[in-house]
Amino acid sequence: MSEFNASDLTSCDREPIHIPGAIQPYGVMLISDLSGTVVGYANSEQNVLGRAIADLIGLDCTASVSARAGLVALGVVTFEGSLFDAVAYRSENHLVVELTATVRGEALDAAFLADMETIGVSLDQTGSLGDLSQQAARIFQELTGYSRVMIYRFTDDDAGVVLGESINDQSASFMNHHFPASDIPKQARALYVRNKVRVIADVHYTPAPVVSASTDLSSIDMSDSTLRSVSPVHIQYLKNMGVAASASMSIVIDGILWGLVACHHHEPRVLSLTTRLACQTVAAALARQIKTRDENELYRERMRLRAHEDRVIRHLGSNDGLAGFFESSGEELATLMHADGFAAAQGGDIFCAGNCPENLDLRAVAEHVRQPAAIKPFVTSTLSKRMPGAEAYKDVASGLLAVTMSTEVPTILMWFRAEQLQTVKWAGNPHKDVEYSPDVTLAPRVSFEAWSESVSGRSREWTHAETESATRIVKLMLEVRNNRRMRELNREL
Ligand code: BLA
Repeated sequence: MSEFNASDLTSCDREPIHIPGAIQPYGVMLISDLSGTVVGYANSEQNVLGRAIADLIGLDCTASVSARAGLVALGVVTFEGSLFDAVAYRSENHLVVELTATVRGEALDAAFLADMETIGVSLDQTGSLGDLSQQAARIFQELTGYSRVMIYRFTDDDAGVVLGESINDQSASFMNHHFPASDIPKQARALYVRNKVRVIADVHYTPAPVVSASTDLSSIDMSDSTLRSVSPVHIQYLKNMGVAASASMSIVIDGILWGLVACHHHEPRVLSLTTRLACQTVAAALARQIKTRDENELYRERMRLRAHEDRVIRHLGSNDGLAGFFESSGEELATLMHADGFAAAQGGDIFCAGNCPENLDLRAVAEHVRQPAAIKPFVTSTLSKRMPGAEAYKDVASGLLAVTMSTEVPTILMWFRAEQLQTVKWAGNPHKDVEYSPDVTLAPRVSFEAWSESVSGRSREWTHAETESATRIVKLMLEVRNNRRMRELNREL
C-alpha cells in the first residue's frame, strides 16, 4: 500500500486543498499587502520581502486588482531579468501576483482568435453528445498537446463516466469507464466551479513553500491560484496511473460542474497562460453546446415518447382486451421507456415482456406498489432499498417505474431497469485492460471497484419525461376503455 492509509481515504472531503501553504514550482508567487509591499513569496531565488511589487515587475496593479473579483491578466512583465506572463488576484487582505514562463510567439492575436472561431463552429457541427465529446477531446488535445484527453461527465451521485477521448501515444483507454465520486472529492468539485483551469505540470515536483515573516501567510487562500500545490493524495493517484502531468478544465453549466476535460501526459508538461485562457474559452463554448443539446434532447425525448405512445395505444383500440394488448405491445412498451422489461398485473393475471423478475416476485412488486402507484407514478432506481426481498432480483430490477390503472380490478403497469453495474458488465468490464499495480489503493482498477460498490443495486435514473409518459399511457388506456364502454352501451340501447 502507498503512504496513505484507510483513514486518509474517508477524510478526502475534508482536506483543505485551498490552503496548501506552497505552490508548484513552474512559476513564482508574489504576495503583497493592499499597498503593494511584498510580504510573502514562493519560488523566487531572491528574497523580495519588503520590496514594492510595482518595482519588481515594472507594473503597478494594486488598484486594478483590488477592485475586481477573480483573476486579472496583467500581460507580459520582466521579473529578475526574465519575461513572464503575469496574472493577479485578491486573496482577502492580500494581492497575489503569479508569474509563469512566457512562450515566445504565442499571443492572443488575430490568427488565434480566428482559430477560436473555427473551433466553435466545429463543435457546433457535431451531432450527438457522444460526437460532441469526441470532437471536444480532439480539440483540447490540439490545444494542450497532452497525450490522453478525456471528456468526463459527472453522473448521479457525483460518480462519473468518460464520454469522449483522444489519445496520441500508447496510453490505455478509459473510454466509457466509470469512476466513483470519491476520486474527485466534494471540496475539489466546489473549487473547480470557481477556478476553471488547473495544471499539474510535473507529479514529481517538490512544493515551494510560501516564505514570509508572518506565519499567517502559510494559510493564505489559494482558491484562485494557478500554481496552488496539489493534494498529495491526488499526486499519488496520478503516479499510480503512470501519469507525469495532468491538466483539467471545468465544464460549468448554470453554475453547476457538469464535468471536466481531463488531460494526461506521459512526461512533465506546462501550459502557457495563452493556452490556459484558450482552454477556458473553449470549455465555456463546450458547456454552451452541451446545454443546448440537453435542452433539445429533453424536447426530442418528449416528442419521441408522445409519438410512440400514440402508436402503442392504437393497438389497444383494435384489440380485444388488455391481455391481447400486452401480448402484442409489451416489448414496445418496454422499448418506449428504455426499460429492460415491462410487466403488467391484473388480479391473478401476470404478463411480462423482456427481462422481469420471476412471476412470484412480480406479484410481490405489484402488491407493494399497487396503492402508492394509483396516486402518482412509483419511481425508484434502487428498488432493493425500497422493498424488502427485492435484493434477490436487483440484477434485473433495480429500477422500477410503476403506475396503477384504477379500474374495478386494478391493473399495475411496471417497467424494470437492470442494475447499472450489470449493464456496464454486459458492455465489458471497462477496467479489464488497464494496467495497475496490485498493491495500490488509489488507482483506476480500485476506483472501478469502489464505483461498483456505490452503484450496487442501482439502475440508471428515470427521466422526468419518462415518468410523465407513464402517467399519460394510463390516461390514454382509460380513455380507450371508456370509449369502448360507451360504444357497447350505445349498441345495447
Ligand atoms: C482531484 N481527481 C482530481 C482531479 C481529477 C481527478 C481530474 C482534478 C485534478 C487534475 O486535473 O488532475 C480524477 N482524473 C480523475 C478521474 C479521471 C481522471 C476520475 O483522469 C478519469 C478519467 N482521489 C481519489 C481519492 C481521493 C482523491 C480516494 O481517488 C481522496 C482521498 C482526492 N482528487 C483528490 C483530491 C483532488 C483530486 C484531493 C484535488 C486535487 C487538487 O486540486 O489539489
